[in-house]
Parts: sequence; C-alpha cells; structure tokens
Amino acid sequence: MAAFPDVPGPVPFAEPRSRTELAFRHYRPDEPVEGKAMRDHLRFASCYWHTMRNGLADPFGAPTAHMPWDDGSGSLDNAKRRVGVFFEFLEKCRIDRWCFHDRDVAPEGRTLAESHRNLDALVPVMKQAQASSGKTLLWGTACLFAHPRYASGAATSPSVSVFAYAAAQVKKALEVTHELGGEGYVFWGGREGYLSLWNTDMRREREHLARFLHMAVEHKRAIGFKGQFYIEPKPREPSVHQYDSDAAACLAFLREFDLLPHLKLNIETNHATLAGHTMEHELTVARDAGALGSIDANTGTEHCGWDTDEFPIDIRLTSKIMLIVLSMGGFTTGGLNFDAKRRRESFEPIDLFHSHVAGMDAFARGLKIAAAIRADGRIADFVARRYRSWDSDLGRAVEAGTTSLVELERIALAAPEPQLESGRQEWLEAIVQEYL
Ligand code: XUL
Ligand code: CO
Repeated sequence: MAAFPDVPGPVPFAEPRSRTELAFRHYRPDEPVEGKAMRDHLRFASCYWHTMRNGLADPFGAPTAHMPWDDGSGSLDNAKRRVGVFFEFLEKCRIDRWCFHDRDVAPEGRTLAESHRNLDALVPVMKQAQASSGKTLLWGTACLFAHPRYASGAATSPSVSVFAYAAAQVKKALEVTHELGGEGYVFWGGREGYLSLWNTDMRREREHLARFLHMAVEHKRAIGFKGQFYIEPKPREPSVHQYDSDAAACLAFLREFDLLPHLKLNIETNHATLAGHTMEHELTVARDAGALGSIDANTGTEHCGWDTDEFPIDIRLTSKIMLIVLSMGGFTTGGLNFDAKRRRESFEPIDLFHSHVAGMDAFARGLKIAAAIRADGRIADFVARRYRSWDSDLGRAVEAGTTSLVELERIALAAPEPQLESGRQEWLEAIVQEYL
C-alpha cells in the first residue's frame, strides 16, 4: 500500500503561476542551465532524520507529525517499513539522493554488537531500495550526539572508553556507507566542544578529535572507500562552543593537524547564521581554500539563536548560494541536502512534499538567476576592474613576493597620493535586484 495515497505519482510540472496545489513551477530536472541539466547542478538530497524520524516535537511540546506508516516501536520491522516509505517519497518528489545517520535507519540496540546487527539487518533493505529506484546515497554519518553516553562528547570525551565506542560506531557507519555506494561521509561534532571550560582540557580534546579523524582516514583506505570526507561547521547548540565552530575554524583545525588533504567542508546555512556569518561568507571561505564540498541546504530564523532547520525558500539566498557553486565549477561529490524540517504546525504527510518542492523550486530559480547574473557579466567585470592595479608590474611583484618594504617605500615616496575608486555597492545590488 502506498504511504502517500494523496500523491499518486511523481509531483507534476506546472506553469509558474498555476493554481495547482502541488507542482514544480521552476524545477525541470533535465532542463539545461549553462549547458548542464538542472538535476546535475543541484544534486538534491533528502535527509532520513528529518523526513522519516522527526516527529516535530520541540523543547516545549510533543510530536505533532502524522506518520501512519510508523507504529512508533523500535522494532526492525518498523525500521524496514520506513525505508520503503522514504524511497516512495524520493521517487514521487523527484529527489535523486539521500543522506542518513546510522541510528536514523536502524534502532540502537542494548549493546554495541546488537546495534551493529540491527544496522546489518537494514543494509540489504536499503541496498535493494536504491537498486530498484536508482536513487543514490550522497553521504552517510554516525549519530555521536543523541545517546547519553555522548553527553560529554564522543571523540572529545574525557573518557577513553566513550572515544573507543564512538570509533567503533564510525567504523561501522563508514563500512555501511561504503556498502551502499555513498559518495561521501560527514563528521558533524555536535558534542565535540564544551559546556564549560572549568571541566575541559581543550588542548587534549582537540588533539583527540584529530586522532579520531586520522584513524577514520586510515580505515577509509583500508576498506577501499573512495567517497569524500566532510566536516560540518557549527558553533554551538548543543554545545556552548564546538571546535568546528565555523568554516575558518575548521580550516585552521584541519591544517593544524594535517587533515586538509582528507576533508572538505559541508556548509549549512543555519549553522552560518548561528556563527554570526552569512551563508555566502562561509561558502566563500571554504571555496577559496579549495574545500567547499557539499551544502546542507536550509535556513533559520535570523537572530533567534536556534538551529531551526527551516526549508530554504528565499530566492535571494538560493541565488547567492548557486552563484558560489557555479563559480567553483559545480559540485563534484557534494550536493544540496535538505537538512530541513517542516514547521510543527505542518504535520500532514503531504507537507513533506510541499516543503521539499518549495525548496527545490527556490533552488531551481536560484540557479537560473545565478546563471543570468553570470551571463550579464557586469558584476564580475566590476570586481575584476576594481583590482586591475594588481595586474601591473608592481602588483605582480607584490603578489609574487619579489619586492620589499624598502622598495615599496621608494615607490610610495615618489608617487602622488593614491586615488581610490568607488565601490559602487548600491549599483551592484541593484543589478542583482533586476534578476530576482
Ligand atoms: C545538526 C546537523 C546534523 C548534521 C549531520 O545541526 O546539521 O544533522 O548535518 O549530523
Ligand atoms: Co546539517
């Protein structure tokens, strides 16, 4: 029996101003933009945790989501049934990829061995679902933050036994991701930080986290997993401070511990907001280091201070994101994973469709707007012109490191007062506005 009887087949396509309730108005998977199909630019993924496992509870109230397919038990049968529902959703929503945590798909057992067995029982079911649908795994990960044993961290726990447990969990999750043909694997350190420095040895904890990641790199090699590793920056919530607090902090950490060749960044919009940055700042920092790998596509309520994981439906945001993605030549292993949940009041199963379709259409528009801004060319030309003095002999000498303060003093003493040109910010913003 279909889990979503109200959506009989794949969500239809409609004209932008059509009154059809559920339809794609802008996303056309096969339509080319800059010579590449939209689906290959956007590489959408839906995440198992929000789509299948989030009952929409909040810190003040019970779950509200209607999930008629879910009996609420922690049984393997229930877990297996959810896989079918999820893949029916992916199919009908025209989403090509998915992401999961180990504990989203299989219940935590009473022992680690039992948890491993539970996961093993789900692997053939997920494999079969992928094979028969053609859907693929964008990335897998391990949940190292929900269970009470991780209250003080996983790879940064004061207890080496907890560290070992987390290592075992990651080993297994890596193997399962490999088995499912995953294109990547994410490390998000929800508890890898501290609640108080009074009880924390930060130096040791950061070194332990680096050791942990190096061991994961070694195990990846050992099992022949070719997927991309990502680290996902987030400053706080649940911790007061997380060691992977923003893109720049992640890059510094990776460089300090010789991990930069092995990990790229998975940047999430709402995490950028919590870090006090814009999404385009975080993406630019990562891109310029050659480390922009993938995106958790969501948004938050500005100034609210919580990771509200809302669907990204603002075309100004999606256009800015796609400008940066296009500027680096597109994703390779990464994609746009909707790490997003419906609002607590949008509790009907069909709201899963409305939310994803709205996000997908917003990104389809963002992609087209970004391509139009690039074709217009005025913004890129302006930026290139703004730096043109650096293309002179003097500029090249500074950039190449072949001059000195002594020589620059000689030049500056002989030159007239430097003249600046306008930054034209409002003119540039008005150009963007024309395309929105
Ligand atoms: C939490 C978050 C995670 C990671 C994967 O804020 O974003 O869901 O994406 O663990
Ligand atoms: Co995320």
